[in-house]
Amino acid sequence: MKILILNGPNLNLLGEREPSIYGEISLESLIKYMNKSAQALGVEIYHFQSNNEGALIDQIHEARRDTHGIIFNPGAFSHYSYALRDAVSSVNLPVIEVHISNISAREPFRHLSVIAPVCLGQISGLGLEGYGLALDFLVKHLTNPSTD
Ligand code: CA2
Repeated sequence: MKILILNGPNLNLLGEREPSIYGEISLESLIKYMNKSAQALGVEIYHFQSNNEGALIDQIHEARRDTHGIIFNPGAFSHYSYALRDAVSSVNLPVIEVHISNISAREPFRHLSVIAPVCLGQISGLGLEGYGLALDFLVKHLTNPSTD
């Protein structure tokens, strides 16, 4: 089983700025941690981060070939990218949207995700742990969807 961890704009800065909102852990450390979790679950993960909408769309399209699910933090694109929403709905893969911060408790423009309605579900506000929880759920969902 192969799962894509996809991170959108500015998430390359994790751990470097705004630690009170996004924590002190770098993106590299997060992916190391996710690799360990994936190994323990017996699944393969790969990671892609981009600040460009088109590159994220291309990666979602590529994933339809050999990937079973996606853990996606679209960053600020969540709030207005119909192109990313269309990409997610076009590939027919289970996608869990993850937000590190609680988008419902922040500025009004962050309250809406236009991508969430085409995802299997959304985790928001649980910090970086949200990625681990999304992986656990996705593996369970892909292995035995009847237990959802
Ligand atoms: O809470 C999240 O995960 C967000 O997707 C993060 C986005 C934000 O635009 C969304 O509304 C919610 C911003 C990512 C910025 O990441 C940074 C990380 C460290 C330092 C500065 C920015």
